[in-house]
Amino acid sequence: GKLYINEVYKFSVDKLYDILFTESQFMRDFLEQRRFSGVVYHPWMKEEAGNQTREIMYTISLSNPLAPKTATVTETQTLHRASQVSECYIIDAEVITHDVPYHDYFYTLNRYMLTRVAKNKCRLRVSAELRFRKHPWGLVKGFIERNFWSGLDEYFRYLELELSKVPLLLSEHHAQS
Ligand code: YK8
Repeated sequence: GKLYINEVYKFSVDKLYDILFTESQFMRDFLEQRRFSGVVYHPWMKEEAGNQTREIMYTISLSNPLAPKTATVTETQTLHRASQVSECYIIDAEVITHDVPYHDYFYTLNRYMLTRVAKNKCRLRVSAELRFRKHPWGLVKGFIERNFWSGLDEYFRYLELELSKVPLLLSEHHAQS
């Protein structure tokens, strides 16, 4: 895996969760700027183990000359049962990009860890893993890896940039402990 974000923000962990995992204005703007379209959120469902999962579907625009202009994506998010409101949230996101070359060989596993640092301070850690479903031969493997990491690098660089612009709420600022 690769650690993409490890940052502290000056707002509560619950606010960070709202920003990233509800249909927030931040997420709407972010996905639009990244040219994601047709976003469909399915509701969170309780699993037997106590985790909650949901599926999100969308279409992404690609600029890779080797890939089609658009691809559909299925993202399955699991909110781990160890998560606790106002303390920590652990979300695994399994991302399957359909329609791209070799799409049946790989998928992405992203892990988001949101933890409380203080009342109005939290930490976000995001790591990503490339997982193989089928064993590609060397040349194909290298090809997938190069295209995979460059696409992810760009996405998380941009997410980190946008998150750093989230304004502090005045009320939260005053309540700072
Ligand atoms: C999620 C990983 C690979 C894929 C892409 C594949 C090209 C393959 C080309 C051939 C386009 C939002 C990515 C980046 C699309 C976007 C995916 C996102 C960013 C020639 C091999 C979508 C997180 C995420 C996970 C995986 C990303 C894909 O929340 O390069």
